[in-house]
Amino acid sequence: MKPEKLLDIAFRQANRSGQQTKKSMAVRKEKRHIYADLERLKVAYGTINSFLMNQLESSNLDNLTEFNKSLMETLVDSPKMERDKKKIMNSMQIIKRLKNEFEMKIKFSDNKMQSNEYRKEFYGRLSSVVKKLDFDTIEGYTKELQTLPKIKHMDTILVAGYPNVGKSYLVKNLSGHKINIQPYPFTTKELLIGYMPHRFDTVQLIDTPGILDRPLEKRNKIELKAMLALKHITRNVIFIIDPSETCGYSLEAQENLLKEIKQTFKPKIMVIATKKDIPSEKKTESDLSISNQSKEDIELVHDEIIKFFFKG
Ligand SMILES: Nc1nc2c(ncn2[C@@H]2O[C@H](COP(=O)(O)OP(=O)(O)OP(=O)(O)O)[C@@H](O)[C@H]2O)c(=O)[nH]1
Ligand SMILES: [Mg+2]
Repeated sequence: MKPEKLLDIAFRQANRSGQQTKKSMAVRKEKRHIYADLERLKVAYGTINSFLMNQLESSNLDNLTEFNKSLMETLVDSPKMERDKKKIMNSMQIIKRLKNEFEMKIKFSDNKMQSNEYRKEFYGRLSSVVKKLDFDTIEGYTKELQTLPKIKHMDTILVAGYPNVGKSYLVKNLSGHKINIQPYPFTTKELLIGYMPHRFDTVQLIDTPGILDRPLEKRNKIELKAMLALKHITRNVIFIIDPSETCGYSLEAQENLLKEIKQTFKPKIMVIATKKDIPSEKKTESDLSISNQSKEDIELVHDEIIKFFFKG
C-alpha cells in the first residue's frame, strides 16, 4: 500500500464517523462540531496506528525457525527492511504525540472554527509523517513469509541424490504413500515430505528435488544459500545412489555428489543403493542395497534407518 492511499482511507473513515457523531449528539450545535472533530481525529489516528502495528506484526521474525530465518535472509533485503521497520516505530511515536496534542487543543476549542482549524492542522501533520514511510519492502517480506515451507519440529531426515534415482519412490514407500507437498523458494519443484511411522513415534522424511541433486558448481549464489538453509533442519541425510545408472547419471558423478554433500553438510549420512532388481556390473559402497519394488526390502530399510539414525 502507498502512504497516500492509507491516508485517503483513514480520512474517509474519519469523516464518515465525524458526520455520524454530528447527527447523533444531543448537545448544542457548536459543541456538536467540536465533538465531530474529536471523533475524526480519533478515527484517523486509530486507522493509521493499527495499520502500522499490523505492518510490524506481519513481518515479525521472532516465531520463525532458524531454517526459515535463513531462507528469508536470502529472499529479501533484510537490512533495508530493518531500517523501514525502525522508521515505522519512530513514526508511531510521533503520531501518538500529535494525536495527544491535538486532542487537547480541539477539546478546549472555543468555537467550531477553531476546532476545525486544529483538526485540519492535525491531518496535515499526520500526512507529512506518513508520507515519508515506505511499506513496499515490508509487504514484500510478508508475502515471502507466506510462501515458506512448513516443516515440523521432529526427528527428520533429508533425502538427497541425483534425479531419477528413486528418492520419491522410497519416501512414498516408507510413509505409506501419504505425503505432503511444500513449496521451496528458488526451485520450480517442491519439497515432498513423508511421515514414516515407527512404533509410537514418527520420523519426517524430506525429499529435496532440485536442491540436493546436483553439484555445487552448477548453482548460483542464491541457490547455494537456499541449499545451505537446509543445514538448520537436521544433519541427518540419506543419500540415494543408483548403480544401474538407469537414472541417466554415471556412478562416478553420483559418487562425486556424495563426496560434496559430505564436505558441505558434514552430515550423519546413510547411503542407500536402489534398483537392486536391475542387473548391473557396477558396484558402489553403500550401507544398504534395495529395490523399491520389493516389500521385504522396504521393511528392511525402514528398520535399518531407525537403527542407523536413532539408536546407538
Ligand atoms: N526397477 C526399479 N525402478 C525404480 C526403483 N526405484 C525407483 N525406480 C524408478 O525410477 C524412476 C525414478 O524414481 P523417482 O522415485 O521418481 O526418482 P527421484 O529420485 O525422486 O527423481 P526426481 O524426483 O526427478 O529427483 C521411476 O520410474 C521409478 O519407478 C527400483 O528400486 N527399481
Ligand atoms: Mg522425486
